[in-house]
Amino acid sequence: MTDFVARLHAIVGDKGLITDDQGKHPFLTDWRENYLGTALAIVRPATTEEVAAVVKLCAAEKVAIVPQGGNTGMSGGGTPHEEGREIVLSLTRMNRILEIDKVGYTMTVEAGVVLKTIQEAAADADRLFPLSLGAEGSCTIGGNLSTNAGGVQVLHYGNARNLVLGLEVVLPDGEIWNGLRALKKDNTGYDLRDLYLGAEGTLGIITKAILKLWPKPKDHATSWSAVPSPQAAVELLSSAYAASEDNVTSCELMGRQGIDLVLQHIAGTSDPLADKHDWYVLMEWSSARPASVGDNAAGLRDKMEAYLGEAMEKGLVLDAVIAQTEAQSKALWALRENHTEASKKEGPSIKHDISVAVSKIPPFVPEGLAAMTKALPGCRPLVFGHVGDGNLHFNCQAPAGWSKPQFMQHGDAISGAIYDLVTAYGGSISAEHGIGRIKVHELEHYRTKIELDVMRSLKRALDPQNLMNPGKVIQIQ
Ligand code: FAD
Ligand code: 2HG
Ligand code: ZN
Repeated sequence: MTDFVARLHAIVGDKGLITDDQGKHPFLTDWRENYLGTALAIVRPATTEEVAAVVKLCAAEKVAIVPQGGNTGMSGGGTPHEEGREIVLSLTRMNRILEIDKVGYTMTVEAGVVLKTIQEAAADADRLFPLSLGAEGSCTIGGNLSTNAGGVQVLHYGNARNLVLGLEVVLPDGEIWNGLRALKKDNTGYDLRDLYLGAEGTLGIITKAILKLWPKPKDHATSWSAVPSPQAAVELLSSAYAASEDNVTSCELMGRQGIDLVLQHIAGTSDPLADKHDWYVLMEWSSARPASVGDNAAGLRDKMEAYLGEAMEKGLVLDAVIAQTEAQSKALWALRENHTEASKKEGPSIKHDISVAVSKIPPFVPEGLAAMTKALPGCRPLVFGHVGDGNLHFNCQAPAGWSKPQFMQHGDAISGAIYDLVTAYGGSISAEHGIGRIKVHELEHYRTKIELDVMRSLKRALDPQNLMNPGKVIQIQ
């Protein structure tokens, strides 16, 4: 054991330290298996004070720190580099729910609590924590806040940034900033909290958070509609807000290619409609007001049925089913949530987590598809995502049977074509997955000098030794 590792051990003990190669391996590679790094040790503190002591030691020894939660990130932000002196600081032992304030609609948690645990604790208290995404069974709230995660309910509740009131953060010098304030209004100078949300661990380590809660929905309706085009999907959503009395909580678009991959690779899934169609919309309406109460006798399912009936008459919907039970709703959601897993099983792919204004989706989609197939004829576009907030996963699956190295030779041409188009549309090259390691060069290319200068100034001021997740998000020359 080196002296440095022995000093880490003195802080976190046996349970908080992993130094053997086999034990370290899962923390050194990312979910997509794009990267495999090295680390002096995996450090797993149990308290904020232990995190602070580890950070102080690293600052003194000039060892860089890669914070990590559930390690489900899509951009390589939580993976250490192949070379260099780094530790992985995993927050997963800090997994306690500290308080639920039912009256104030808040929950105070440690950073390593798994998202699903938070959702369940909220539901047990008759409340809702609305962040919801495919990795919810293993991602942590610290990772969600650090990536400003999106997911499937952003159009109604906002992204992770909108779901948090207060934070506790260990700063790069090991000082603890206690910003655990449960305040909805607080205009006392610069908003420090917002700096750390979406910073991907480059400015400090989030150790605790006060989250916002909402009333638990008591009435739900889930529909699966075949639509003729993305244009129809956007129109369907546009009038659904009023038809649902502002209760649209999800609106997801999927192309047929993704459905075929899910049906092929994910056991237990089945096509809900008799015929195949090019595009599908999964819509969820939910309300805290129970059906059959007062003038809400019809309930959301009846309202949705009437709405989809009208949409069919207008040609916006070609065929549709509405879930009659929770199990049917879950089966429809499984078709959507398994796109990422099915794509991984199918083989190499390139992800483009883009956003444009919702009204620009209809022209963007066909232009983007043409640009992708022009960049690599024979590639398989895989388009799906959160159309309700303008965020599509405009992904590209390799031609069948291609190896990753063969496919990646075309990566820059494909991604460049999509990102140039997104930029021409005034959109974003990373809507929800962050920059991490995978898009550092793209950020430099597509953001203005002014923006990059301000980001670098912030990074230099807050992390002068560049030890907090270096080389991620923004390069410091
Ligand atoms: P990690 O992967 O461990 O880390 C992510 C980044 O945050 C890294 O840069 C890391 O250094 C930093 N970090 C982690 N914890 C802390 C901390 N406590 N303090 C400071 N920095 C920290 N994302 C979406 O936005 N929407 C989706 O719909 C979505 N769906 C997904 C579906 C699947 C199947 C998978 C595998 C991933 C999906 N993701 C999605 C991506 C991912 O789940 C999210 O980015 C998630 O928020 C990451 O959380 P994590 O705990 O796994 O973080
Ligand atoms: C989702 O919306 C995730 O399912 C992952 O953000 C998207 O695999 C992807 O590109
Ligand atoms: Zn997504």
